[in-house]
Amino acid sequence: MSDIKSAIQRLARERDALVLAHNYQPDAVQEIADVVGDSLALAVHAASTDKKVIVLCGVYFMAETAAILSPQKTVLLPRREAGCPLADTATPERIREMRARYPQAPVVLYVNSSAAAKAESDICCTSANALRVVQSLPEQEVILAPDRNLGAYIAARTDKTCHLWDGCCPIHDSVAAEAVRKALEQHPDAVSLAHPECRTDVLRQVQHIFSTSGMLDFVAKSSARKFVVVTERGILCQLRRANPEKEFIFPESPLLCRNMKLTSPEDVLRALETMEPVVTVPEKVRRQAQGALERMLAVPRD
Ligand code: CIZ
Repeated sequence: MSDIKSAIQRLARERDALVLAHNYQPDAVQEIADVVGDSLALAVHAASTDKKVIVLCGVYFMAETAAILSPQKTVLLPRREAGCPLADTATPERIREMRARYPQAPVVLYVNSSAAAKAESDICCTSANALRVVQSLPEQEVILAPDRNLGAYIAARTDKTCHLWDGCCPIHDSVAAEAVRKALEQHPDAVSLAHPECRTDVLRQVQHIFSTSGMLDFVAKSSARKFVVVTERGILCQLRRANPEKEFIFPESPLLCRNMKLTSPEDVLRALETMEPVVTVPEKVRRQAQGALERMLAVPRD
């Protein structure tokens, strides 16, 4: 085991801390983490662990989600400046404006959003459960925010009227349909998977559309040997770890999130040493945001 990994583990034991890393984190961070997963799995782990400290290796909204669900725990985000341009588009003011325009439609908010935005929403969703969340609502009209591509993906699969927001993940949105077409042409024997944050012209070309957790489940169960994968490249670490005999091809596209790649194992060690930066959410906002998250968690799974 590397020196830094053993130093992190020793200090984590002393601090009574659990280190969580998102599927898009650098490989070196995924390797030192106790748990690796998508934002929802990480928040659920944070809430269910009896550890007192959570080190969230990801971006700001993920640490906020952990703080919303685990108010009694200390949540550390090793790089406080790790943000999310998609989350930044969904301001509470803009959500109130959307609601005023469509007062009959509940706001279904992607978890890739700030605590303040979650506090303005009716229910949250992830890319793994968005369709299920929308179908669970009694209303015939919904506001889907803030990712227009995930929104369009859901709108095409429900008979409800969907009012879409005009935000996007710049990483997934920048994947060109032509790059995906080329990858599929060069690897006709591969099974193709894309994330629903990609544009419709990309999604139309692939066989399966999944969140990161959905991709990992699917590949583990599939008898196929080769996959074209269209999502942030950090997923490769978990795909290879669980499926060393399988081959993964990415289209020619950067597919690298700068914010996700900010954190290093050294940052994790420093966060445990200094017990900073701590992420907190004001109590009133926290309680309202918790309501939206808990309504999502109460939606029955398939
Ligand atoms: O919800 C997440 O964790 C993100 C950002 C992507 C995914 O599909 O897991």
